[in-house]
Amino acid sequence: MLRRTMLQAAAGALLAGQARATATWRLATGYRAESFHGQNLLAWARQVEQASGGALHIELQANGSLAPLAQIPAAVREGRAEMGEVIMTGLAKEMPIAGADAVPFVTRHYDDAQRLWLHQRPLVEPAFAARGLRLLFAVPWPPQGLYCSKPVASVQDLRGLRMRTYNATTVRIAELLGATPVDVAMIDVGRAVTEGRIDAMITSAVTGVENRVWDGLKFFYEINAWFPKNAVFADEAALRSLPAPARETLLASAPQAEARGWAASRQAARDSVDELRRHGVKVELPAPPLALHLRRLGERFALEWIREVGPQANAIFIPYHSSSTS
Ligand code: PCA
Repeated sequence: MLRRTMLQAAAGALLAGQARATATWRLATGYRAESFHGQNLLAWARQVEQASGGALHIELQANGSLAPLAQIPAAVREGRAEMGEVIMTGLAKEMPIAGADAVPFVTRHYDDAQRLWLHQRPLVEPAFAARGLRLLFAVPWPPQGLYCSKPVASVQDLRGLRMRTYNATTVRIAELLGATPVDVAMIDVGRAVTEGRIDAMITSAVTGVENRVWDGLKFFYEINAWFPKNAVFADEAALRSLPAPARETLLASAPQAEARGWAASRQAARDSVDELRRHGVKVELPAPPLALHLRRLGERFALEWIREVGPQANAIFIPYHSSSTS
């Protein structure tokens, strides 16, 4: 009897010990769990859970369920989640350097985007750190193209159209195009199209596919304007409070999650353009007058951005352009 009680007590202590060793971290995102970003986060969570021997469990809070996209950094700082995922250009107001990947026509393909990230990362990391956040990794959306409900031959065709935007940088781009910005969260785009609230938008092919926009937006111009990245970050204080082995596992797995995410993005870029075509969307390159005009607007946007960022813009763009092979 005594022996049994002792054994029970020992088992109880062991279980209690395990329970203490398991941390559950909330990862808040404004995007869907089914999207390639969400799937990458879930794969990362599984990897961390396994590699930490169950010591760190990551729970994805998708669809803005914990906080709307724009409020996620604040939610993490306030301890409502330990980690968050945001679109980095959405931070450009408070962290101008984070807006480098929404300067149009700087990156033409994934290799460019990767090079830009190489030079942007060392500048963005301290900006996160200054806010008590640790940047873990970043994954790009496929290239941003122009959707429209009608054919677009020149920028004049966009004048006065209601253009869906997703943050301050896209609002400025809509203004430069002479369109009327209409703010719509990514997860609400499908509804906005069905309800006829938008005539045009600049986003990726994959976002058009996920929101099944083909009944309203039947034209997609592959302008490859920029590759915005989602950044995944943790609260620095929460990181410090993790037992060292779990913390090291988490940090060591971040570059792998980043590499998997970039590969998934490339794949999603290819698949989703095919999917748009299959649903009858006309996928085209922009006509030369449109392309030329867009480039000019891109230059104007770049000048405004450089003025806002100051010398740090050189710290990205000089090495970026000097390492270009084409
Ligand atoms: N999709 C997201 C951000 C960029 C993208 O391709 C959106 O449209 O909100």
